Amino acid sequence: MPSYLYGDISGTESFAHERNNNRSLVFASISALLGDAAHLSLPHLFLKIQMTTSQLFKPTRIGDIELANRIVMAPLTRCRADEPGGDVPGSDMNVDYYRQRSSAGLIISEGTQVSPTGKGYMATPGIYSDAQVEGWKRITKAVHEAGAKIVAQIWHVGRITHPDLTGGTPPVAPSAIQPKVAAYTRNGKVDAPVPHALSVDEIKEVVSQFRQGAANARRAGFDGVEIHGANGYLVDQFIRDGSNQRSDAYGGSVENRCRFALEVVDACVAEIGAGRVGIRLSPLTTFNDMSDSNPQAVFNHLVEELNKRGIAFIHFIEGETGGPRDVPGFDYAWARQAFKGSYIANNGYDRQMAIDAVDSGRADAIAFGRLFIANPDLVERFKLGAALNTPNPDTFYAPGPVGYTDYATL
Ligand code: 8OZ
Repeated sequence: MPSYLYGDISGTESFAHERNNNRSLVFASISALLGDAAHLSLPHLFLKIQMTTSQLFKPTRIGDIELANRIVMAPLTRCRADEPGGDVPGSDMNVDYYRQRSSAGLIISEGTQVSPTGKGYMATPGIYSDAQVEGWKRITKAVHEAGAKIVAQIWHVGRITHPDLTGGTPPVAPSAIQPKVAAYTRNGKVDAPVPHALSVDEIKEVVSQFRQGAANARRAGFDGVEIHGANGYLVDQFIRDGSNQRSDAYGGSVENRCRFALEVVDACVAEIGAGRVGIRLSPLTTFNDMSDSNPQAVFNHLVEELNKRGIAFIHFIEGETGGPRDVPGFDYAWARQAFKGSYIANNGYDRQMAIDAVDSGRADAIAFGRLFIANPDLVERFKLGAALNTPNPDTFYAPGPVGYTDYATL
């Protein structure tokens, strides 16, 4: 049993001594702490003590947002904004899906594109039209009624798309570098084409779309936004030099490559306040054909600049997205120390890793993706140390309720 538990139970340094000399006093204090749980078997007692003492299950505050616990539902693309037109959220099925997962302290919505050109997959929801805002309102209302908070992940896919998904507009990017990825359209699997390199005026236009996305998120009842700066989409394409070969103020130096990300952050902060803005980053992810010659240098600069802006949180995908965590090239512990807002950690965490990370101070909160797909009552299961359902990848992006709203609760 970790030593912090002794400290919390006894409240004195002489717990071991008391244990030897006055067992009944110890059991009395455990009983007082646990109420009717004192009759539990040892493994169950251990789980109950963890639930009672771990910070993971305790309320906290991220920026201006009060959370009931430190368990976060990660943003999860589910491709089920089916009706009408394939980018409007808020069907009964969508509402049920989010409501079911509202024991999370914080839900980060699936990526929601800030413009039609920012869309890269079928049936992902947007946040630029009135109909989309109305749809999101149904979701945020249900989540709030169930006791959770929810931020919108605002998203632009940049070059990771195809004109068949954007209403005919060519994909845009910092540079005209074709990614080695496929886009999935109604006509099947096609190569993402060479993107159009954004002009400076066009960059300003995209920044204002993010700003409008943040304003719309608040109008839709979201508690804030997470800017999608990860996984090889537009913000990340500017940050990393594998996709950014510009020679103007938005490319070249570390400072220049961070400029677009910081302009987006500044626009969102100006619109809704720093305490309601966060960003997701994945310094080492190669997904979506991404690379950088020196991730530590560029992400150090970015973290320092984000810190100056006082935003609510940084959400790090530690290691390779959905893959190994032990990838060299970026020091997350440094980022955790350097950034004074909240640090949300993600990627392959289980219950015990999450408890250890939060209780040791390595992270303020932990985001779970796949586990939340398959376990709508993940928080309850973690509290009890209960077995978990296994997610089925075949239904991650399939239309309809199967694999979406039909996972069993305890
Ligand atoms: C999986 C499938 C489609 C999109 C990301 C938004 O990687 C995504 C995504 C994930 O961040």
